[in-house]
Amino acid sequence: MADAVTQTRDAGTGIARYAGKPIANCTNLELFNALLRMVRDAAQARGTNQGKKRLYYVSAEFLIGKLLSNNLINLGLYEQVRAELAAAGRSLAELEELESEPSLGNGGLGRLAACFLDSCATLGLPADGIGLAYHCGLFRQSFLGNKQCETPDGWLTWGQESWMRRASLHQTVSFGDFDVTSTLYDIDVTGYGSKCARLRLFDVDSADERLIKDGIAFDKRRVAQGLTLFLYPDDSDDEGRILRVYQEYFMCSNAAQLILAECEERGSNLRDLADYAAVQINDTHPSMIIPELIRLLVQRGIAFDEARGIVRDVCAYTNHTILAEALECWPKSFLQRVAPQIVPIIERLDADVRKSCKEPFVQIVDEHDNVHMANMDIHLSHSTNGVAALHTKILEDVELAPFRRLYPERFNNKTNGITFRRWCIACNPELAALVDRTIGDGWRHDATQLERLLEHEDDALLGELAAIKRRNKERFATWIERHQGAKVDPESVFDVQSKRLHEYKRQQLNLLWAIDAYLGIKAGKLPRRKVTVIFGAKAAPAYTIAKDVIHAILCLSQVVAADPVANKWLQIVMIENYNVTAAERLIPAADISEQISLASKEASGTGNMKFMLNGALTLGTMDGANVEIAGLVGADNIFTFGESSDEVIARYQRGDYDPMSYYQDDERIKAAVDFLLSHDMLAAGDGHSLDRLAHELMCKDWFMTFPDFDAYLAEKDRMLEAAEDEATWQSKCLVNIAKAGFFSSDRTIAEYNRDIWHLTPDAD
Ligand code: NBG
Repeated sequence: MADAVTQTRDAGTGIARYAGKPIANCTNLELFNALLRMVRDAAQARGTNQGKKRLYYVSAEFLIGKLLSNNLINLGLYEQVRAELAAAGRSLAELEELESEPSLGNGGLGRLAACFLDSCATLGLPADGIGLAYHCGLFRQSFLGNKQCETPDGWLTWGQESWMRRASLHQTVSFGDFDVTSTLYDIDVTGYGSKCARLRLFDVDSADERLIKDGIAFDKRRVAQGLTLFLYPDDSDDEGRILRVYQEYFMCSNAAQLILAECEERGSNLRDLADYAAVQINDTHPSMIIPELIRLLVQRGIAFDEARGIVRDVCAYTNHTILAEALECWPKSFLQRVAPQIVPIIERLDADVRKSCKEPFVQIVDEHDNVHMANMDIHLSHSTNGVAALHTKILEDVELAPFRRLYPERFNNKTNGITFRRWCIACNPELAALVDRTIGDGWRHDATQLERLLEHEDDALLGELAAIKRRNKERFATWIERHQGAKVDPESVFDVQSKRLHEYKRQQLNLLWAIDAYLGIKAGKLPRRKVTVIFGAKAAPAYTIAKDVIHAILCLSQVVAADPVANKWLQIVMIENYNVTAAERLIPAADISEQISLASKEASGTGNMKFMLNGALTLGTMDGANVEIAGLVGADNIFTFGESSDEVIARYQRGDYDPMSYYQDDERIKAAVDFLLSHDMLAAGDGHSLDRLAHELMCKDWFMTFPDFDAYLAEKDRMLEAAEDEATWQSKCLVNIAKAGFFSSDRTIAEYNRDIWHLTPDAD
């Protein structure tokens, strides 16, 4: 690309050449398309990391975000392109607006997969992500009548300029009663100053978007047409659940066929497959790759027992949750219908386990003929890892303890990480530039160098940090007004909770805090400064209580906004259609990072790391990676509260938690919960939904909101008080930024490679 960007001014640099006319004469769309082609060529010119052994990271989700800026940064073209556009009176930021965000993921699990590919590319590791090209993604969220509505996220306009290149590969996947043909699309994943990795997405040729009728509803029995329309189609009925099994088998069979063909091409005789391939099974969605690989190896003449050993040496499994509901478990009859060819293999694997171990907990197939995917993963892989130290410890000591006794050497921890390219350099360029000026740019490749910031702490540096935060808040204010018409005050404290909507993450705890604060203001207890509580979250379409929480937040937002006194002190905003693009605006603007999951339930969290890196302080429970953040920054630089994971686990074991007694004994809890059914809330919303939520809290509260309520209120108050001492606050922010280096996904990936994959970096 170097020649393209150093061309003479008259002929234009690369951009004008790709556009076929001078920049000034182009529409924004023409410029965007030209840049896209130019970047694609530049990535191709860099080439893909090669090596005998290759990683195949198989995942149902890859939440990659927009790619233009990130690719320009990684290819070292960002500044040149920005300056060149600016010289012609054009703005790169405006072009970025045209790009639609690929809707290929849901939350942390998918974003982690994207960060990992960036780090693999950057570290020179030969690596491919393998997943599916969902036409309409997860869904697009809008708010109507204070409720979440779902519509297809048509991020893909087939035939138009796209990052996806159609590969020449076509494969057949055989289901029980029919076959389908798949097509492969590749997206180059640029590394920072290095060659590329690839994201390889399979689609089914028979997919038909016309099947979608009302919102995101479609006839789920039309498998061949519906297979790749959505990520996580509604699984509240058997048809939806079976469709997910079809999707998973489609992904796994395609991945397995591709892997074997590629490895053979690189010289493998398949018996030595482990020298050619490392397969990372990202949560349980790709688990069927195990029996599928065994099936294909046996088909190619390898004895079953040998094939089983080969697959075990190739595969490794990452667990991302301890919530039982997320550990997939499929009735054998579903598998029989979808992929009868792998059922005898699973039965044989199950029989093997039974021979050596009688314990019911570790069986692959249970007495009701349900197949436990995670159990199969653990038995048939050489590594099982959790994603933060506490999470791995809970897996080892509690949730998966019987497996740990069987295979102590297979368990390991890999604390999650984030790519600093996207989550600082791209989304917070002013902060990145300040860091460069202060300690040089070595941190861009070695994030631990951020610690050196601490040697430079003085009033000037803290003042600059404060000024950058202020400008980021102003930018966010401009963005959210354009995005959804909400006006927020950059002068206020930005108190942010953005993540999937789930009861264990406890958005409802934050909601109850906001109600309490509102009632306090009504009673004359004014905060020191206005607080803007910002939520970003999508609820799974079939998750009723999660949608009730969104409804209550939106109703409260309306009630507070309509109150002429309260609206001077408190504002509640929920970002519509929260996604990576919104996160990139929001996170650099945050003051408070809410990480308030019920201790023991959040495997890691990665938002917590992004906020920390961008100079927000954590208000959190000692859960997931929060524990490691606390260890790194020290007690003075984080705000923690709530019961410990040990206490919570003991409560579950005792089974004696009674939310009603908290409701009755604690006046503030009672007032906050009762307010859900107040006249004002009912006027703003739907009585059924609000009542269901209040009832759920009082009578069930499975994720124990009430026992942590008082401690949360007290710690948040302490934190809001601390926010008024600007210098001390910024000094805490500086410590958080300086200590964030540990959470670079480059570190995480280097550990995966050292302990699990053993790939050789491509040196040239
Ligand atoms: C999520 C966890 C997070 C974790 C990410 C990435 C799922 C199933 N799990 O705590 O909830 O940070 O995975 O590991 O989405």
